[in-house]
Amino acid sequence: MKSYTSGKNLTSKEAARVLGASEASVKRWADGGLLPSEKTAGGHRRFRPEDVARFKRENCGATSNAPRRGRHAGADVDAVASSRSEGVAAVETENTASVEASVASLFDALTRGDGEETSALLVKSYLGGRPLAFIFDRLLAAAMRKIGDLWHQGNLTVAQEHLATRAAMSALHTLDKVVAEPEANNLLAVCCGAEDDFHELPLQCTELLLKHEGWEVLNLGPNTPFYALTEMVARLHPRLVCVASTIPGDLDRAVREFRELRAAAARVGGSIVLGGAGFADAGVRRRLPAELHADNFQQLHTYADSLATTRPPDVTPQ
Ligand code: B12
Repeated sequence: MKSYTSGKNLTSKEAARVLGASEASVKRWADGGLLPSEKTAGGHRRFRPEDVARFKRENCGATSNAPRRGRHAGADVDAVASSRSEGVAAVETENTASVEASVASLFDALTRGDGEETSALLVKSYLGGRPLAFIFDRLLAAAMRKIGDLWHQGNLTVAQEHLATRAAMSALHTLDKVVAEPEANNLLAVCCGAEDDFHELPLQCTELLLKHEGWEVLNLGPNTPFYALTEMVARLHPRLVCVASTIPGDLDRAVREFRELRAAAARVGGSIVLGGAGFADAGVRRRLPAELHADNFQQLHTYADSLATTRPPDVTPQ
């Protein structure tokens, strides 16, 4: 395991910024054992992003200078929610240079297959106020695109591409632990990757995004035929059905099976979202009609949010 003093762990100043507290408070909490830290050879404290995130959640510390104990769980959610909405405002004004710098660091960590560094970068971005959709669309996808381009040019091996994906998957798992638990919206989403498509990251991003917006998510994994998804939709009555496709598959077969899926979704009041480059072509979209054809996760976020705040459509009795 990597030490606290390496890579992208937070300094006292950065931890203080994330926690909305003074540097002196952060040092006091660290010295009192409330906030895990380690010291560098030079005696400076370093904090793991995960520990700072946990501390923030558990102590509602966005505005407080003293850790609270025995707080009401709801208050915690509110504090995190308000700091997230500030984050959304902040990223809108974020300059291109800082986004490019983040993509460059991420690309570097991914090409080395360094899962810990990739995790630290994503977690740091999140704690710095960037919403999940932004992290997926503007950072992770951009860095992976560079990796795909290098592979395409013959400058990166398939093995390196696999390692980069593993590093990204492990970073998404870490991010999952760090992101605040939302209030459940009591809605079910079923998601999967299209048949013959083995790209896992978009699917993992879909699951994470919806889960952290309060959805219960059932992820059927990549390479799921429409007919198998149709069975699940008929059985579980999800409000949202998301399919990810990165490379175009057998369109004629998809069209045949998709009719059944669409009918099943309509019967149970489910909306269908088809996302990714494999569904981007206008002809494909015409033949596979859906409530939303998403080009990115920001669109999914907006759409899922609108579903969660509107009444489900009247469902045809079976
Ligand atoms: C990692 C990777 C792989 C890995 C996948 C490992 C794994 N376990 O997941 C491996 C090595 C297995 C692989 C295999 C192949 N790959 Co590949 N792969 C990639 C790579 C580098 C990254 C894809 C990724 O995960 N991106 C991260 C996600 C988050 O970003 P994104 O895909 O760009 O998605 C964005 C939007 O499209 C949208 N989105 C995507 N899906 C969804 C879903 C929903 C619901 C929503 C709302 C939004 C959404 O939001 C994202 C963020 O904005 C891309 C490069 C690239 N340009 O994308 C090539 C790439 C996609 N692969 C490519 C190819 C050709 C292949 C292979 C055919 C190669 C081969 N000859 O074997 C196989 C196909 C395997 C298969 N049947 O699926 C090409 C596709 C070209 C094309 N237009 O068809 C690309 C573009 C590489 C290139 N530059 O040529 N690949």
